[in-house]
Amino acid sequence: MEILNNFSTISLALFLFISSALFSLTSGEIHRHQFVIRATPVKRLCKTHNSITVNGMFPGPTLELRNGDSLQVHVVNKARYNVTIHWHGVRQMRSGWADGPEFVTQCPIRPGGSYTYRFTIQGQEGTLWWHAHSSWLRATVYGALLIRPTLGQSYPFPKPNREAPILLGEWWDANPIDVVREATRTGAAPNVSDAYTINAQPGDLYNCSTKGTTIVTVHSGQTYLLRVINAALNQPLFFAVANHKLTVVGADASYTKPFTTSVLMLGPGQTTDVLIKADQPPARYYIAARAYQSAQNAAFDNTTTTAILEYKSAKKGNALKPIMPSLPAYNDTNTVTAFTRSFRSPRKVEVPTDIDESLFFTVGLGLNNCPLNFNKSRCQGPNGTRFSASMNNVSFVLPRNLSLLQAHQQGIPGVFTTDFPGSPPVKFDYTGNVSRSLYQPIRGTKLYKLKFGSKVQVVIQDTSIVGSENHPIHLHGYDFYIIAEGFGNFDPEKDTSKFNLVDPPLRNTVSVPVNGWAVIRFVADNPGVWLMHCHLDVHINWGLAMAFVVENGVGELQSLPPPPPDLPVC
Ligand SMILES: *[C@@H]1O[C@H](CO)[C@@H](O)[C@H](O)[C@H]1NC(C)=O
Ligand SMILES: *[C@@H]1O[C@H](CO)[C@@H](O)[C@H](O)[C@H]1NC(C)=O
Ligand SMILES: *[C@@H]1O[C@H](CO)[C@@H](O)[C@H](O)[C@H]1NC(C)=O
Ligand SMILES: *[C@@H]1O[C@H](CO)[C@@H](O)[C@H](O)[C@H]1NC(C)=O
Ligand SMILES: *[C@@H]1O[C@H](CO)[C@@H](O)[C@H](O)[C@H]1NC(C)=O
Ligand SMILES: *[C@@H]1O[C@H](CO)[C@@H](O)[C@H](O)[C@H]1NC(C)=O
Ligand SMILES: *[C@@H]1O[C@H](CO)[C@@H](O)[C@H](O)[C@H]1NC(C)=O
Ligand SMILES: *[C@@H]1O[C@H](CO)[C@@H](O)[C@H](O)[C@H]1NC(C)=O
Ligand SMILES: *[C@@H]1O[C@H](CO)[C@@H](O)[C@H](O)[C@H]1NC(C)=O
Ligand SMILES: *[C@@H]1O[C@H](CO)[C@@H](O)[C@H](O)[C@H]1NC(C)=O
Ligand SMILES: [Cu+2]
Repeated sequence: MEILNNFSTISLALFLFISSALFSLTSGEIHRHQFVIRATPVKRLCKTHNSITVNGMFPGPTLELRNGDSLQVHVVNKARYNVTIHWHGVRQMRSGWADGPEFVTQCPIRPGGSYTYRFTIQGQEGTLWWHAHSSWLRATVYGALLIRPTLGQSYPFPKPNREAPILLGEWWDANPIDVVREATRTGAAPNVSDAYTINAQPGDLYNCSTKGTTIVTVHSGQTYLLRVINAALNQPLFFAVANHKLTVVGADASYTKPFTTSVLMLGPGQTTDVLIKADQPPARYYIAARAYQSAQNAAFDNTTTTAILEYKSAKKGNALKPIMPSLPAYNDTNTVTAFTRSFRSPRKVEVPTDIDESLFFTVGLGLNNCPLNFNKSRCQGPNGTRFSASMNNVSFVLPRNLSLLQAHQQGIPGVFTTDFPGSPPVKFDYTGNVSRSLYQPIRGTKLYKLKFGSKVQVVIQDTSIVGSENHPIHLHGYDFYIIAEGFGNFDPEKDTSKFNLVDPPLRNTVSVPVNGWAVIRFVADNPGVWLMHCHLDVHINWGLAMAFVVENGVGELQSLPPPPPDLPVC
């Protein structure tokens, strides 16, 4: 498939309803779509699975709109699983009911049920994406969300000749729901995937995968905007194109000061927009991605996914093998550090100062000891334990009978508490040799309350409990400035002076350095309940999450409206 050539045709065909300008408070257009969630036969790696898809498509429909436009997506669940859809990175200003994480902002859409997500894109341009936010359904339920500048405005860089979304994914030669259920039962780490994918195709380095390989056709001399999205479940990925430089111009739907690199690293959840110029001899070049694996002694999928960048003028029926890019070693943290430190906002920005809430959250794994009378088959983690994970030693537990946002809005007690600790309950050498007695977190549904408009700083500190790792930490409902990062334990005495309060990047997901820390800042200007979690799905399953409850401010414009009438009930 020539994605660049067919791109607009395909996306037109996807649209069940073409956007029409109806009465609305915003000046943008309203785009209406229907998403039918259902099982669809998908053949990969020589075998067919009945995968859960949207409208029978894998990857799902690409949504294209402009900054200021609104979306109304009617989701109909014809699958046998509960499902919800999350619009990753969309700020959802006062529309928290449309955010999507199950049991956080809504009860799941049950088999046979439906729900319409309604929201407006405000002040965001670039690449976001959407995905299921229920169990591991996002393995196959995901797609791109492309936000172009408001009508009459242009990109802050020369207009590319063409654009293409590049969705990196992860494929199991199994039902991913069975994989996570097995891990939940045994307490062990789940099976690693069997392939990575580019636009849902593993590429020709895998068995039975030559035919479907994604081809990106380019014309010599032209410039392309690749909108790279890491939709993999559990793996940060390196990305490169053989012999071609990549100029980064945006990430997580915020523009960046352009910089040139030969390799990207994206944690799951992150997006990176790059310009690529077809300035090489006409030929075929591999676009490739493989693991950045920061955790030591942990199993991971070490395969490589490829697509092909094919020059239109390259000889027809090209039997020539494409040229392979060199990708960094799996554990090349130096390359990751150099890359993430290159990000800047395009100009001076207003970073919050006079911080009201100075928070310090540890993030990392843990181990739960098994009671003596426990069935051993359920304790197959290290040394007969069960894997766990936590923030500030609280392993997050979702409610089962109501969403947190409903409980908050309706004042229903007994669903959550607001005593999430603002700093670690026990101070220790977070990145050192941690005593085994600190490994087991407590479980709880603890939220942290923020007053409307408060200025928040969070130091996110990795721990070496069980093993340190680069965690992609994602905050719902907000973008935040990443004002510093480093290795070892955060030290306010010496690290505060390194804060970039001039032009730090604005993102929704931060890759917290392995055995290190990152500092983020945001203003709590969006009332609701907002999940903050590691975007490695296996870590969410183990409890690496918390949620902020942001109170209403004064008046309607600072308050969350009541829930829509079709909000699913539990
Ligand atoms: C996980 O991997 C093991 C070993 O290869 C296999 O026996 C098991 O069936 C796999 N589990 C699932 C759910 O695919
Ligand atoms: C790919 O196919 C070859 C030859 O049929 C086989 O030996 C190999 O095990 C297969 N690899 C995988 C990953 O299935
Ligand atoms: C991937 O890991 C397997 C063992 O798990 C090893 O045999 C193989 O050589 C590795 N491949 C690469 C490319 O590192
Ligand atoms: C990375 O892996 C290589 C080979 O497995 C090993 O020799 C090297 O010490 C590792 N480097 C780091 C920083 O862990
Ligand atoms: C433990 O669990 C396994 C698998 O679920 C089951 O087959 C076995 O009977 C259980 N053992 C006991 C003592 O309950
Ligand atoms: C498991 O036990 C072995 C031997 O006692 C020990 O060396 C290892 O550190 C333990 N692992 C964990 C994760 O506690
Ligand atoms: C929901 O479940 C919690 C604990 O399981 C219970 O305390 C609470 O009363 C329940 N709430 C409703 C509305 O059923
Ligand atoms: C870590 O500390 C334990 C005691 O708390 C000690 O037995 C062990 O040798 C230490 N390991 C390292 C690598 O320093
Ligand atoms: C977490 O809390 C449990 C229970 O109080 C305690 O045993 C453990 O040491 C704590 N760990 C840390 C890192 O605070
Ligand atoms: C599906 O969601 C309902 C709440 O709406 C919940 O009670 C049920 O346990 C969920 N089913 C599964 C399989 O998680
Ligand atoms: Cu994580």
